Amino acid sequence: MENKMFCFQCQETAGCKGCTICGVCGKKPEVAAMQDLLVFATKGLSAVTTRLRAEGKAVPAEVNHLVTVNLFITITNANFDREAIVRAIVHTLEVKRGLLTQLADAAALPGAATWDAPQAEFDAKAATVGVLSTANEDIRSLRELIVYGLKGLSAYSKHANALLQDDAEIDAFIQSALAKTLDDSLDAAALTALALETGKFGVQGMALLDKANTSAYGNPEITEVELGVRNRPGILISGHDLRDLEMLLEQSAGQGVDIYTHSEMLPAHYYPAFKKYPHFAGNYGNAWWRQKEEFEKFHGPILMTTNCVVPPAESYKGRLWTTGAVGVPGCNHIDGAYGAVKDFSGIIAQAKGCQPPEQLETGKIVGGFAHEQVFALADKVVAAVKSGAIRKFVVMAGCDGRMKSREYYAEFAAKLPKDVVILTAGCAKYKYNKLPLGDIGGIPRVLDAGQCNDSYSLALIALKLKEVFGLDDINKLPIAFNIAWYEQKAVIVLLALLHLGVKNIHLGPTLPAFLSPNVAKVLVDNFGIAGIGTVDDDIRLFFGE
Ligand code: FSO
Ligand code: SF4
Repeated sequence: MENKMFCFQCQETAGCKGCTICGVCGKKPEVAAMQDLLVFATKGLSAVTTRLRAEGKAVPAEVNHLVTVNLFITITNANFDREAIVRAIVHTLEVKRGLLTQLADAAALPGAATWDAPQAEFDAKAATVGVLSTANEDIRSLRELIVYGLKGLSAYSKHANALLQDDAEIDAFIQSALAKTLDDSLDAAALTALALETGKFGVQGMALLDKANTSAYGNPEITEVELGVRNRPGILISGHDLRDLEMLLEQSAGQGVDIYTHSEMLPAHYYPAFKKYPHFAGNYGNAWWRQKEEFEKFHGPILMTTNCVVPPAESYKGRLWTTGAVGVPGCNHIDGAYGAVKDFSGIIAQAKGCQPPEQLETGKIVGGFAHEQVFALADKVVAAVKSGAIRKFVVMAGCDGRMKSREYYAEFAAKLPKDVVILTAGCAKYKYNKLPLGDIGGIPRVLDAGQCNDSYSLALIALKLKEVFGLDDINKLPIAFNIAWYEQKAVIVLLALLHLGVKNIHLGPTLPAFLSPNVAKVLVDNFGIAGIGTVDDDIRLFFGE
């Protein structure tokens, strides 16, 4: 049967090969087509900006922001709104037209850079520019590995930009790398080097976001987060954008409503700046994939600041609001320029007429173990390692997802030897952060650094331990890596870890479908990347028991 679409960018791709009829995520072929075209148009724009820079001309920050938002729109579970994606393509073409007039030399630009067309031709063009338009499977695999890494990097850059922090070097890299994925003269070796360079900028991007978050909101600190609910109406905020949360907290203060975090917004509670809001009530629910059932029970409005959004049921669609790169047809969308204050009054007004949330669970969870907090505990941690009370750490960062095979991670956490501590970041933690894993001499056995981008903290912690123990190689530390991946932010985290020299990362529940056998072999041979086995086998492999 002929493909209606082709997408294999996330872990849940159909049959671990590719979604060809409709996305497992709910992405329809007509949306997939416009996402493909938006990536193509953004590559074309990037080829033009890269040429402008080569000519010594400045590229405005708005253009950099356009590139990163465009890529963010195409990340898994971010935007299902075809019309919004079409508007992004039209705008990108307009901007590109203006920039092309500034080029002294427009000769030999790639076809994507000079492509322009009215909207009526978008579908026909989209059918020719998707992933499968690169015939050689290894070149295709490497190009997609790079593009997915750049999507993740763009998401993190966008959050930093929202806090008015830019790094022009990162933007120039994103654009030149996008342009290189159009270049047929680059062979597998050149593209492999580019993928690793993407990891270098991944570290820089996460550092930028870390600086943006901590300079705006302080350093995360150990915090107990309430899981229960209060008796007033609530607003649930999901995704990763802390600036959106700040604006919502400000505007809803004293309005008789409470604000709850969901999924990747949980770590917001760890920042000192958000503790001053008495109506910042707690965390509601679990990882993204359980939202249908949980949003139903929340009763109040839900604001999705980023992925992961699941196409909503009719019953709560009217309560689902989107902002930033997120889009769901039929849901309210709130726009806002960089640096501008978004108007969340509609959400707050809706909340006031809603019932309070139905309680899902009670109790508290503890988090806030980002780099500064762990450094503050360094003496205790080092003493516990030296005494043997802590035998090993295992990094179990990454994402959660709906596949049954992910139960592996809950079982793995539960069966870990009692002298092993989990270092985590990202929504993967929901597989085990409510298990009674206890502590080792007051150090919790699950140390949550924050969102997936806070994997940067885990890297800093590892580098600090390397220094304290006087080791010459990060791989000599008593740290194992058993990472769960789902979407493209996990790809940039992986490339960043490879850049930092981390070897023998286990990646699951399945290896990416976009890695061709040859590309997978390069990663296995050079970096010891491996999949997962059974829980018992892997416990034996990592901890020898
Ligand atoms: Fe999860 Fe979704 Fe953070 Fe991702 S909520 S899956 S890697 O968007 O970004 O960990
Ligand atoms: Fe399939 Fe994942 Fe692509 Fe959605 S994002 S269409 S689930 S591969």
